[in-house]
Amino acid sequence: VVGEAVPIEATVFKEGHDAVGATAVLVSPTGQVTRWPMTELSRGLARWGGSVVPDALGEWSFRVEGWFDPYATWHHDAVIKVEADVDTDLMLEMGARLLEQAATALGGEAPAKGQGGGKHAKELTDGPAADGRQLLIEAAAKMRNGALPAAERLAAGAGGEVFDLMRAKPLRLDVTKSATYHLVVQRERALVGSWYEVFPRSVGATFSPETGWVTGNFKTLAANLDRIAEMGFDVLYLTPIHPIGATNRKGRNNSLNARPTDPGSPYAIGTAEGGHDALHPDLGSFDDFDALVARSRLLGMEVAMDIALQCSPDHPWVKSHPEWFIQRPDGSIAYAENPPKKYQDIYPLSFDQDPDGLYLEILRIIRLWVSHGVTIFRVDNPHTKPLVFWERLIAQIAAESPDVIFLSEAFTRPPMMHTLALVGFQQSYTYFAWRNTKEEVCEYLEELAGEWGSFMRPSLWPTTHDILTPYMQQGGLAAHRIRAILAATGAPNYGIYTGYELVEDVARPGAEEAIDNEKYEYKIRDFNTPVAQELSALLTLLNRIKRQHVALRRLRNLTIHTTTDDSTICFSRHVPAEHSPDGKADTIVVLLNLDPHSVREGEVQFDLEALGLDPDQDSFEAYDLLSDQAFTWGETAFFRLDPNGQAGHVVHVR
Ligand code: Z3D
Repeated sequence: VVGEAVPIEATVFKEGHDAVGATAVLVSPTGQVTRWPMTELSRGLARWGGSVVPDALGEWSFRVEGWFDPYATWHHDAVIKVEADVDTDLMLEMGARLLEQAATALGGEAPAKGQGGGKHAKELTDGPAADGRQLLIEAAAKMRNGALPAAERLAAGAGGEVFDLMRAKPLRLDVTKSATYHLVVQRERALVGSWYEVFPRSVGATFSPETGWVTGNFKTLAANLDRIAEMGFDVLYLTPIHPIGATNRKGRNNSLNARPTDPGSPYAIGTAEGGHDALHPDLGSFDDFDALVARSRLLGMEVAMDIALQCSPDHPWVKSHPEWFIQRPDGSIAYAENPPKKYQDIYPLSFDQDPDGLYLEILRIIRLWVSHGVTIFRVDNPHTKPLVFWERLIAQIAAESPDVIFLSEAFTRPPMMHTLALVGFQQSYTYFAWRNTKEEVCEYLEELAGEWGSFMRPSLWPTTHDILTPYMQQGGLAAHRIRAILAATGAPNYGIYTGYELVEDVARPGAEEAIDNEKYEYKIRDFNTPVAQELSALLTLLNRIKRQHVALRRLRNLTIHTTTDDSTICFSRHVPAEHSPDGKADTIVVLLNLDPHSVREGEVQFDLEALGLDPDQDSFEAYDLLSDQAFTWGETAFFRLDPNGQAGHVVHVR
């Protein structure tokens, strides 16, 4: 995303024993070229690395240049030889010539030869390039000055400012270049965000024995947005808002026999009144929807809507476009599945008979919602639709509405999840919810931040309306504290499903999802309980910390640190000053007890360099942003973490 440091690595070598160097070359969408230094990561493996920071949206590209470094080659030999007094004059003359060559390569204004020290001459020679040239030319002269001791002549060319300058602006010979690679740069929200998920019909719903259930709607949701916005969420995610079919409607707890009063699963899209381009009549009109989007924006939240490409048997397409479904020999259509889950209330779409017709209709639908202010789509089970379809759709929308973001809800084989990211999905759900032990969490965070991070932006959800893991079922309030902290800091994007604040942790027997699931009924929630207030306050604090610390708004800046306890993890995120929007380095350390059942204590051993500190430094100030406490930590620190009190620290390194 704009302003994000993008790590680039390359393998660079040449024949013989000469020193080589590498430079990353970044090309902007308008063709502007900038060069970024790379350093040798591993001498034995000839591996080089560096970062580039694109500063605008669009299609960038990059390549790597490998080159012969005559100065480093000379430096290596000269230090040894002059010390041993072998070929001293020869080595110093070679060095002097190199510095002169480097001075010419620096460019800048012509040197003010023979013009004395007048004002005009000063103007001509001003500027960093000219200063550098002056420095190198003077050094070359000193190296040739036989009246000085050899060590002093060598130091003039091999040390101090000259050495630094030759490192910063190396003389690059025999430059060769790699292939050119694409770099797609998107807006920050594609990487960074805090999502809050609701079922619009539940927010503001009421029940009384006399009236029965009265649905919530866009108006009651709009009237209830302040609580969510005050917690600092920046994306309001709505489960589907379209008409819900009656045929094979599901009832409470996934029952196949709905009662007449059951509202049905909002994922069973479509009735005679309309499909994916229509609003559920209970929820309100397009004007009400527009007002909800406007209110949400006013409160600082974008609206994300669900795109579930499937149909209730009552959906208009079933009649108008039978070619978008697969008919079995008896004329029936098989219901949809995502094994082991069965969706008896919906038909899957088939993209094979009329790919263009279906594509154009879905494009029309996406454009419709974009025209109503929707900027983010959470795409339901995208792995059950063709990759070429997504590639085409997302590219088209990106070309006309570059702000639009698609989140992939594909819980499937990693190659499919990765490929969905590669064909255009800006974000992806992850296996975060099922990674619970120290080993699992550390390994997964490293995978997400590592190589995967160059093409897949993860979103971490401790629970969803479909997911309530055994860990969350058994860990109670403590588990909810722990996983909120981990989700909010483990990646730049995370999401909370409403009710999390209330520790809704009872599962339907035999299923890893909440009992009395909101998918099949209305839910009224009272957030004025002590538990809800505590968790809301924690979420508020985490969202605020994320806003204030660029270190938590980046993905690939992760380092795991060693701890002695087998349930306590420690990781840091560091952004150096040169990659930070305000020019200040930022470092956050997260130290977290993952065991919701017991107090853990032990010692953490820091990789101080990864924290941006001097490895010889004895101590640093660790300011815990969760408890507003300052600690003095060193290369090691003691911790004691109580899941029923202070389960973890989110520390700002000062
Ligand atoms: C998930 C969806 C819900 C219910 C099912 C019901 C179905 C269709 C699922 C299909 C995909 C996605 C959604 N993971 O909630 O399933 O759980 O019982 O048959 O109505 O909707 O869209 O998050």
